[in-house]
Amino acid sequence: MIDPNTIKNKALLAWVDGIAKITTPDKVQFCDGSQEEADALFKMMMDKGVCIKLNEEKHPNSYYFRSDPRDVARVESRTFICSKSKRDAGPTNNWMDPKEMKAKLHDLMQGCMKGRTMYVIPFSMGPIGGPISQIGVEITDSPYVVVNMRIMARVSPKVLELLGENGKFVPCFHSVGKPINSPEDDVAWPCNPDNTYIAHFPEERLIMSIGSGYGGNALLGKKCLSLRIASAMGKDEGWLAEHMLILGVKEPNGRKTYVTAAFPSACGKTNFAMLIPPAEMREEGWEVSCVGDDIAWIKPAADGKLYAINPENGFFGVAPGTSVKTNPNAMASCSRDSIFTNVALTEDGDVWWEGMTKEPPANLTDWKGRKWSKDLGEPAAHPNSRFTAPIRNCPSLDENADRLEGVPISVMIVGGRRPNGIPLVFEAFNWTHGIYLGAMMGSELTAAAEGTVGKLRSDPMAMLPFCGYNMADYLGHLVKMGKGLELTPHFYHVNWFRKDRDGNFMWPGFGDNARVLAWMVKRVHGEAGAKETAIGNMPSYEDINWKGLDYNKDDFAALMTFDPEIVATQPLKDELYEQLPESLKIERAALLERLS
Ligand code: O2Y
Ligand code: MN
Repeated sequence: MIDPNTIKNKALLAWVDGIAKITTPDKVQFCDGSQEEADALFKMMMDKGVCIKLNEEKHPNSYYFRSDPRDVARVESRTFICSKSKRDAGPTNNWMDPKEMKAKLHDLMQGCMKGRTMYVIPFSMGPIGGPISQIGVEITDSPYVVVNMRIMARVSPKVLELLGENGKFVPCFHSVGKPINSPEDDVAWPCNPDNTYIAHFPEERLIMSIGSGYGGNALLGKKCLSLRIASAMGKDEGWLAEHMLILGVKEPNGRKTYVTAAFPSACGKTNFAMLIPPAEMREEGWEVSCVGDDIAWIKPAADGKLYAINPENGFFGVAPGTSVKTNPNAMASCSRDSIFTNVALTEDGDVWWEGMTKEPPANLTDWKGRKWSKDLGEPAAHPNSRFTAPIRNCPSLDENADRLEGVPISVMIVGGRRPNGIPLVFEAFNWTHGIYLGAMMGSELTAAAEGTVGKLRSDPMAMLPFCGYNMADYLGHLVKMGKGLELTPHFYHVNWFRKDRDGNFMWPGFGDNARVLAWMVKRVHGEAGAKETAIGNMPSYEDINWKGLDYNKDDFAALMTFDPEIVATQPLKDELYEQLPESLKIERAALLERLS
């Protein structure tokens, strides 16, 4: 706990004071992110039946939470960009006038923390004091948020020292929106789904979220600060906040190449970020290391290259489908010091989810707290159930993951879940063509997203739910960012999810994606071939490292075909397409010309 009398930043103290006056909590606690503080919060939550400590032998220092079934995921329909002009929020965001939104929120905030403790969490996204890092302060009435933020961000008194008297921070207000007016209101997972707002004020660099206690709606350092507000900062200051994982590829000769990849939600970003190459490639000396699994902040440096940091300090990973087979590094990451939300509980106090093992263990309790059996016809773990795990636990963590100035980026990948017509991989002709591919990106919706399962959703640069300003201006900013560079990264489009006529995946994916990475890295260094096609440069069968995989030439040829009609489809809303920078419209015209 931090003594507020030691805090020098007057703007921070005034903001906290103002919020406390409106929300009327019983207590205000300044958090220091220490283990002792977390232990005390977990004890308090266990005593109240809010969480369960997991079997210490199976998952040391780890806890289990169940949310309200109405509060299980990010809610895009309740997420707003409140710029002064509607045009600046653009055609893909929900917009509300800032004054109108603040009036609405101020009504909802009156006494909203009654009976609760208001926690003040000083945090850094990125290493504390780094040139790319940013400071935020989250106010919340959810102890669950405090213990999660402690894993996902750098929470420390050092942040306040760095702020000093006049330092700037992003104020992040959060409340579950459920005051305790009578003992019945003191429930395990308070929330207010009918009055949920996740509001961003990009011009003021302010976040205000009320009504939900879950994930991206409540851990405000993640999507709200690190993507929506940071993307607006990046536009003004000449850098990029991207929905991208970052990984390193080490070749047998010891050379390290860093790669970012933008995939929409539910496309296996965490699996790709923590990829383990096939045994035969590892024997040759190939290694893949993880810098981050979700977000990259990218800045040009004095040497004319782009450098990236992962602003986060942990993983908020989807549990179902994660196993020692699909992602052993993720399993190791959440093997201790972790928080599990909405997974199933075993009779010996451990966690389980669909896909962890072939057969479920006996006597499971499901995420709703019911005795579970297959006959219920529902999964035991919610499809969007999560583990919150410290990044330091990841066995493949890159040696430079904490470098203040980030790692140099040589490869940028975009891609989505495309069952038909899009090949495994192709290389953009140049930066602007790469941004065009990112702009036209789409992905098949899965159960984890809002919308119709199986429908193709346009998701430019995987930023559709995360861009804090006009998407067309954002794509223009990306194009511009490539201009002043001495060395632009090579751009690739990938599709791990192509299916054959019988609905079977055509590519094994997971560790075998290292074969595609190896080709990209060799291309960057001018050491691998490619043949030019209308849509980009493609590897021949001979350009891929096939050690340990029996994949025949005809299957590869089928995997690398493209359907000109699908490639030529323009998936963007008309209103967005019209506002696109001219350079991207020229790219489109050039593509259509090549296809004809
Ligand atoms: O459902 C949520 O609140 C979390 S969404 C999420 C979490 C971690 C990484 N990415 C995402 C996403 O939706 O892209
Ligand atoms: Mn994400």
